[in-house]
Amino acid sequence: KWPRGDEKTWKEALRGVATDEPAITKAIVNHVQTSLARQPHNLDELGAYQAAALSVRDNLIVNWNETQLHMTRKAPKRAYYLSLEFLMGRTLDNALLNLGLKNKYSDTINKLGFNLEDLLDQERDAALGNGGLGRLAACYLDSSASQELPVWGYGLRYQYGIFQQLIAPDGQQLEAPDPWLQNQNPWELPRLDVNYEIRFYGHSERLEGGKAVWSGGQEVLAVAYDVMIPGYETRNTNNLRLWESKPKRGFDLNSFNAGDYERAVESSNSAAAITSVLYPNDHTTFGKELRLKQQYFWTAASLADIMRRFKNLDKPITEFPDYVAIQLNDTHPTLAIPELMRILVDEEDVPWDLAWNITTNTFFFTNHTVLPEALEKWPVPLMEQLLPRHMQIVYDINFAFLQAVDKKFPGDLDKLNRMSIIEEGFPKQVRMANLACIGSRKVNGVAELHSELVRTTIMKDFVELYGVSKFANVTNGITPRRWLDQCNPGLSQLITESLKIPRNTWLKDLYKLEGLLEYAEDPAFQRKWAAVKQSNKQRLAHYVETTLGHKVNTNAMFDVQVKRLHEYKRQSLNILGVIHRYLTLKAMSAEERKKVNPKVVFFAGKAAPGYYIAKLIIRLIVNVARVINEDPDTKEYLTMFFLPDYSVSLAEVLIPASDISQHISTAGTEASGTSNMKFCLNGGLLVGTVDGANIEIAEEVGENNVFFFGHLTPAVEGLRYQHSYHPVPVEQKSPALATVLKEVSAGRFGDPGVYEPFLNTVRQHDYYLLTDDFESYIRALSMVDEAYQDRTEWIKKSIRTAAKMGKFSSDRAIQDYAQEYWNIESVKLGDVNGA
Ligand code: 475
Repeated sequence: KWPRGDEKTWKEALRGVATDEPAITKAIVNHVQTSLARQPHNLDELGAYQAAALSVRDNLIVNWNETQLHMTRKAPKRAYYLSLEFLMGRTLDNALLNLGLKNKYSDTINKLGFNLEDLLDQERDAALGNGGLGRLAACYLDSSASQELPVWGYGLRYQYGIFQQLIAPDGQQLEAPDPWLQNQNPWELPRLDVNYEIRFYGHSERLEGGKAVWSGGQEVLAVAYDVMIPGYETRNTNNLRLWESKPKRGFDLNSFNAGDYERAVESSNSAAAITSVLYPNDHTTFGKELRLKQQYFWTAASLADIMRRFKNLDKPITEFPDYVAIQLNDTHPTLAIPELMRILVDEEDVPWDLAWNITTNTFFFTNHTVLPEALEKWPVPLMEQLLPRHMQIVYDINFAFLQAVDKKFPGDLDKLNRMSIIEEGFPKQVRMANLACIGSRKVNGVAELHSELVRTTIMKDFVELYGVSKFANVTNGITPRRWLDQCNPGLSQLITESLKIPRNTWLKDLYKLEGLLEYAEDPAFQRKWAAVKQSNKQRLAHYVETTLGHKVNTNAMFDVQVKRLHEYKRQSLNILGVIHRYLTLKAMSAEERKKVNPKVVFFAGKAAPGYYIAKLIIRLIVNVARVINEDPDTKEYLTMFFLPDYSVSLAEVLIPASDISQHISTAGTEASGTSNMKFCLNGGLLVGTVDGANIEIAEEVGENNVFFFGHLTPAVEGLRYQHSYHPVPVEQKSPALATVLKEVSAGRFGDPGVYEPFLNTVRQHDYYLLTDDFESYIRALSMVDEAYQDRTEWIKKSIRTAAKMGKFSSDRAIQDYAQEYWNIESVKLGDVNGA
């Protein structure tokens, strides 16, 4: 029965999705006139982008709304992906491709006097993440929606995303804020009616039966902003709910009336501060109170929301895990575990043991790094003050847990110490990884090697306690929609033509790319394949020319390393290798040089603002580039660029243009890597260490199609021991590297002395094994040069590599989570309204 008013009146007026050109035109012009209050004569590209985006947004809202209604009616089990970071990038292009409207929009926009590609460039990236972990979350949302899975993301709506990187004249990184919300954001829907009060501080009073009352302190309001996540070629449109913090009331009226205006405004500012900025550290923890506030604010709001949705189902609380699965993206949302316990025990009157049973059947925990400096710990005094009730709950969980450990391993005090959630010391600390593991059904790493390292190092004791089946692997994946179809339309088109299947078929089942293997030997196909790469190289060259004012030789090999700056990722090895190549070229005669394979090396990546050595490495890269790019002897054969302000959008230009990319972490340190998959999917080859997902990529494409070098994971510990107790001078281990270090030290690339702190990390402890891997690295690069000389063979490798990337679709990864972890199924929205 029609719910309200006259059915015919409603039905005639309800808009569907604008899919034909006249409707699209009308929608855009309508937004120009009304939403933007502009006229054709004063409409600039930004305005045209906004009007187009608002019209696409209207379509998404219709689909989004119906999806939510449909899901509420069907009431399937849902999964929630809790992540402090969602590195989304731009939305318009992706939304048009997913809706299948790109061509129509392009034509329409032409008629309105603009160019779609130019309008796409007006959009600012949504950069609410640091790197791999945040971009993975974004790919997973795309795959969940595309596969019609009932998955929501929960995160924070930071006012400022990852900082903008500037490079000063002396080569140093400078940081500027990223006010990404400055122009209105068409991709979110403020839901001012969806809000929760979140408590901090105060005190907790225990009652009998394990319950407690937490009261007093400060209350902050969490307000929902919903971001629509369209699936590819489906009307299913999922939700990413981001929380914004606000003062509960405008300001504290008591202080205001007492004339204490400062205090009144201060407390309102401190509420707003919670979601003001993304922490720009990747792989380190800081122990700052504001960060802990962010974590609790976000997990408490998300759980309140999840609980409210569950309660609408009217099911017994014991069935919570039959309707809810929660994936913890690293330890950042671990407070969700004691928070769910608090809700169940204190608010829902569930007995402790039953509550614990519900909790441990709800959560799943993904670890993204085994680097010790990234393992989160929070000082007990800070937790006690900010979250007194949660600290009690953590102690109670720990008490029962340690009893169980003691029962299984009687008298093993060392083990109890290692496994305890509380680390003894001054101050005591809460170990979030232990809590996350204890409170979850399953723990997973993000590539085979990494998951094995999780089992044998940081989680070893827990494997002995729980058994190995709790510790599994889901190898990461990337969405082929953004990372091939969107960023490389030329290649996408060539693939579709050649496979002779519709584009949407292989984009939804990436294993279909294997069909390309039969063309690897076909010269006509090879030529087309090479032509696409060439035009992508020209696109990148154009970008470099317009941003850095430098011409780029597109006939040279393009060698790319783009990722966060970190010592373990060893951009240092790359830059020292470039210097070695430069010195070698300088030592050659002009005749000899002519035989050399010309190469352009690209770097991009941000360093955490407080990471001194990483920033020094950027400075070195920039200054080496300055010297070698101006050297008339060598610049024909070797040039180098550091592209400032790396972002998702810049990656979309860089990745399709690469001939070879570098993934050269010290073995055992890069959990997976995901850009390695993107480069290979776009027909770039890979030079790398035997680490992370590189290993599985090589398994797929064959070891003869990747360039591996360096020591293996089992050797690392011994080498580090040797560095500490039986150091061998660099001159002996690698004379070539010793020469490079000497040249840098002597000031060949800027003031002598500047780089000493970095050089000393190599000369002294060399924790990341540069001195051990340098020689084999240089050999690997020579093999790359040699392989590139035979261009036909190279193209074959490139085709075979892309053809074998099926495994690395995030669709596969999400299916794995859906089936092996969350136990959820697709719920497809019908073609007609709400069907
Ligand atoms: C791995 N970030 C990649 C990627 O699984 C992997 C840590 C602490 C605080 C803030 N951010 C972090 C990470 O740990 C991170 O990005 N890890 C990365 O996760 C996805 O592919 O190898 O380094």
